[in-house]
Amino acid sequence: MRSAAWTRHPFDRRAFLVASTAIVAGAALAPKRAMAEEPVEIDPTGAGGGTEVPIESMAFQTPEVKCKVGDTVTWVNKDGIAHNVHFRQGPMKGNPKAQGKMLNTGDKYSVKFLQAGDYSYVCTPHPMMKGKVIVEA
Ligand SMILES: [Cu+2]
Repeated sequence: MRSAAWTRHPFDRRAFLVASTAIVAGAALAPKRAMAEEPVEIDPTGAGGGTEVPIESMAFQTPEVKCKVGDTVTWVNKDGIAHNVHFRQGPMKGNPKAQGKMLNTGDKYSVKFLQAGDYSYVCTPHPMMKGKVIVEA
């Protein structure tokens, strides 16, 4: 009487080897992925705190902010129309997350800066609205 478990055994063993090889390969890749860190961490709820930049009268009211790596800047739209924060120069240039969501009146948007650099930004629909965050190491 041959048990089904016994005949399946070689397959199970091979599947185990394939799975464990994949896990080892994944573990080897993980540190590389962690090192290629994004230049910023975005909190679309705006709950990040830090330095506040009010948006009012079609302008970023503190157009230049200086901070350190690890600091957060939070934009608050106090204007009657929607605006956003769109990084067009510096470490976020060309990043898929460079263009922030549109902020309605009262909305906030927080960005934690993880890499040093000059982050120049505009408001996408009003590119004459300009600002810059200078992040020092
Ligand atoms: Cu705008």
